[in-house]
Amino acid sequence: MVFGRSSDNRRPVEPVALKILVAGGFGVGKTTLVGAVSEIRPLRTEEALSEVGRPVDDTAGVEQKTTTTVAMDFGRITLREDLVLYLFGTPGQDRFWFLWDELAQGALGAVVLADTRRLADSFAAVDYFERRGISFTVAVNCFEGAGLFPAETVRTALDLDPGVPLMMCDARERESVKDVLVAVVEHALERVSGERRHATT
Ligand SMILES: Nc1nc2c(ncn2[C@@H]2O[C@H](COP(=O)(O)OP(=O)(O)O)[C@@H](O)[C@H]2O)c(=O)[nH]1
Ligand SMILES: [Mg+2]
Repeated sequence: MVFGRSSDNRRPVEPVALKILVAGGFGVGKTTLVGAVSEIRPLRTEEALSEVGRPVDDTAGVEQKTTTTVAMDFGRITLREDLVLYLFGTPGQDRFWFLWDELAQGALGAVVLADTRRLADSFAAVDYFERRGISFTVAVNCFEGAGLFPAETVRTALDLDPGVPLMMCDARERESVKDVLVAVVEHALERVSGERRHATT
């Protein structure tokens, strides 16, 4: 058991807290995902899309979107009594890149959300985590009408390494998002323990 502790029933279990990043292009569903699972009212810094921001914030394909996250989404989910995740949504727009390195500090892993209608919008996030060696899992947010692409097609389009998990999800559904988060944690921990094994042999 990865998080096993000596069984002492009299003591309340102190949960392990892990930091997970939620990344992906503008309008891909990051705020929705954090909101769907968070036990605390998600801390959001949304701003109405202004006329000034409009040429920059390309909403083609996400016409209903009228707000944008300026700083970040933050949420918490207890996956098990001994395991709590803190979720940090990364800002989707390129002009907030400077925040990413701050957010990435101490993160165990990340989920990169992707929308098959605008896959290219998630390239930057994939690239960022690859370059920094941060473990990530790709979750395709299955918007209606987006057309269902086989996982292999998405994998090729995003040029993912074979070891990167890819799954389908609905960012609005708590159970679906929980499945994604479990996969993110498992993948990240596999990598950590793999590195440990390498270090000791
Ligand atoms: N139909 C559908 N709409 C979604 C889904 N996920 C998010 N949305 C909507 O898509 C828009 C953008 O989502 P949002 O979470 O704000 O994207 P963010 O920019 O990545 O934070 C919002 O209007 C959401 O309600 C989904 O799985 N299906
Ligand atoms: Mg958002």
